[in-house]
Amino acid sequence: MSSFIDSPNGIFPSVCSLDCPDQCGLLLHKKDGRITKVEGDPDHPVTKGFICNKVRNMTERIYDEKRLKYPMKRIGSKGEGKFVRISWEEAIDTITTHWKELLKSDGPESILPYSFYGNMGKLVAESMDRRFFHRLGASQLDRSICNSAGSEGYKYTMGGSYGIDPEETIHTKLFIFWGVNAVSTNMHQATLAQQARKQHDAKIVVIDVHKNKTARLADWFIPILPGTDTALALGLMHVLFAEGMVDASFLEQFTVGHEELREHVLQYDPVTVSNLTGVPVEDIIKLARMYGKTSPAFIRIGNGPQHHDNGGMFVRTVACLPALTGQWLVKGGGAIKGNSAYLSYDTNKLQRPDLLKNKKTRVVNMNLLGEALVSLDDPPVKSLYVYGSNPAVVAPAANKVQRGLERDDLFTVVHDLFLTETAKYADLVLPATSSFENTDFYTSYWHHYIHLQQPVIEPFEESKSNMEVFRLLAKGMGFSEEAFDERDEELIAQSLEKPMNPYMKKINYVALTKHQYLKADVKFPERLPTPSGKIELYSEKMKQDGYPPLPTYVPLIKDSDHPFQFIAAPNHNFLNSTFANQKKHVKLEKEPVVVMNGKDAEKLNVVDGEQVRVWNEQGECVLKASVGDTVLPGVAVTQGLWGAEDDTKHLVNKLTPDRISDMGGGATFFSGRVSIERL
Ligand SMILES: Nc1nc2c(c(=O)[nH]1)N[C@H]1C(S)=C(S)[C@@H](COP(=O)(O)OP(=O)(O)OC[C@H]3O[C@@H](n4cnc5c(=O)[nH]c(N)nc54)[C@H](O)[C@@H]3O)O[C@H]1N2
Ligand SMILES: Nc1nc2c(c(=O)[nH]1)N[C@H]1C(S)=C(S)[C@@H](COP(=O)(O)OP(=O)(O)OC[C@H]3O[C@@H](n4cnc5c(=O)[nH]c(N)nc54)[C@H](O)[C@@H]3O)O[C@H]1N2
Ligand code: SF4
Ligand SMILES: [Mo]
Repeated sequence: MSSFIDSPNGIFPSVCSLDCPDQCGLLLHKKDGRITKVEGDPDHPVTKGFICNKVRNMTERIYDEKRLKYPMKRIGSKGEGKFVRISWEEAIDTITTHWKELLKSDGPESILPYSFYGNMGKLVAESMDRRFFHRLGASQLDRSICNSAGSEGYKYTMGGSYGIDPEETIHTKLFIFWGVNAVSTNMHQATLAQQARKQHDAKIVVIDVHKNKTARLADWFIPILPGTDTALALGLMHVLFAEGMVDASFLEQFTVGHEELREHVLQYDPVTVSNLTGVPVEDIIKLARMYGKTSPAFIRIGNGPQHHDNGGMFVRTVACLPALTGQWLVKGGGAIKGNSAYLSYDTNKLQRPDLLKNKKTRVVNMNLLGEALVSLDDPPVKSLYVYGSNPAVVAPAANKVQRGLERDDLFTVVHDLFLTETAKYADLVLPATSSFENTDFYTSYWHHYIHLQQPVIEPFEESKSNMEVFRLLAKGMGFSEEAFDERDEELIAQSLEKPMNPYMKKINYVALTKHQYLKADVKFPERLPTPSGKIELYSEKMKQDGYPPLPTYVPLIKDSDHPFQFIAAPNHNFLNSTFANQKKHVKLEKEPVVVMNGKDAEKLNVVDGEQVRVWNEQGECVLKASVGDTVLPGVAVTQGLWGAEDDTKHLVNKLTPDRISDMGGGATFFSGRVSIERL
């Protein structure tokens, strides 16, 4: 079989590698060995040829002049961004020599890997790297920055990441987008909702703290005060029980604890809930009736409300709603928080935890990177190896992270496609290939397809994939295990070989080379992996783990008297900090704003369009005020993880707390408070 790389011209199948639920099928147009156009694959059953603007402009990024071409070492001070070219031999030798010394002086746990899903490929993101750091005995990283609070909450109710097939939502009659800006962050779910609206008058409801792009296309936008969604969900339950809109036979057959829940939600009457949430009493009742009487009704559970102190409990709670009305049995009814359980594969084959040899190495929560770097725990982190992530911009408490990265005794290596804000603090930077240059496989956390990526273009200049770099590092460290010689294709084959997952029985590497993408044979599980096998409205496990066993509203931690709850969410044209360094994407996004209510602006004498100082004890940002009625009073929303190429005035994470959420070690990006004043 000739590889795609060998053909200089043609159109080749691919998949979007970004951390986005849609995981679009792509077609790469290639001319004279270069990709000239990235478009959606019209044959892809879910994404159907439509892709976002970000990735339609991907060639800008792949062939950007600023892309890293070769390894470099730092010659200026940390953060200054002055580097000179070195060879790969020198780079690998410098790193491994340094690490061998650290193994002797401070032990392997003084080395900390830091990575996330800048590329969702299962190989580049979580295989050879894990093998390497397991063998090294390095500190482990708890990768909890994204959805871990919500995933844990969902698991208490549902046992795992089981939702419905999004393709079935074409039948849905009521869509509730709850804290998800789907138009920007899950565009094909928004498209499906609009199609259902066109075909059978489906209604779209958005519950959010901000009238975002998704709220603008909704039939009904319900603004809510940040961090109070659990109370709203409990209020809906109150009305559903009180007005007899629950499905008694479903509750009896498939849930535990519905009698306890019925009693428990008596306290969450509409008046009480309205006072907590800012949602009018009549709207609470109207929404409950709409939800109780429309079938199929579908809830898309977003990431927004789970980036709060009480985020795990919110997801645990909202996940109970479809059970109350029996919607899980209706085609197009139910919910999606995530769907990764259907596409699970043998991660041990990829990651080889056996190489740890049962050592219990320290685990560092990635949300506490700043703390880990400045606190000098025992043993202190003496070396940081960053790949597939840009913590100087994306991690909370950015000023603390920066202080850590500035430490002269910290040996930092960054492997990326660009000289990111984080890379500027590195001692060594290494150039990474893009996903179009790699072999890999991808599983969506929303739809039910698994994709193969075969390399379409040669590696850019001297760049190497994460896989290759960890193989070189293993060699440099003198690790002789076969695990470090295995080829990419072998790893894919191994991880799909003997699926414990019943939905993936027909999917293996060979099948993928023939079809590029395949759908798992999914059926909503009859017995859920909760302790009872049923949907747990009451959870004994939660009680054992120190949580209330029934869904319970716990207010946000009020960490200061600053008047605004500060919500620093993602934007439309970037993907986290990716694309924030691309001219085209920045131009589309214009400039970062902070959205505030007219009443607040009036009190502060702030007029629409002027620059304001947004600050708290941690630091300050300068943003353009956008004044109106798209947020409730007391709420300030900004969108986009703007980079800090020239200046850090837009770096919103300087203001976000590094408290840990109620579950899963999750981040609390949206639970911080700020003051705003005229500049
Ligand atoms: N264009 C684009 N797409 C992306 C990303 C991106 O950066 N840009 N990032 C990707 C990643 S990694 C992820 S995790 C997903 C995230 O995508 P989503 O699941 O959409 O999550 P967020 O965008 O973080 O937040 C969603 C909404 O929650 C709202 N929100 C904040 N606090 C609350 C609250 O207390 N209650 C309610 N009801 N709403 C609240 C915010 O205003 C926001 O509109 O998107 C992925 N897709
Ligand atoms: N204030 C605030 N902060 C947030 C969020 C928020 O909503 N608000 N969202 C949070 C969430 S949900 C997430 S998921 C995180 C995401 O945070 P990150 O995972 O750090 O995401 P990106 O900023 O996209 O950075 C990914 C980096 O990986 C690089 N990269 C891409 N492919 C490869 C590869 O194959 N190899 C290597 N070595 N590098 C590669 C890219 O060039 C880019 O620099 O941000 C979190 N931070
Ligand atoms: S970022 Fe999301 S919507 Fe855009 S191409 Fe990738 S998977 Fe599709
Ligand atoms: Mo995320």
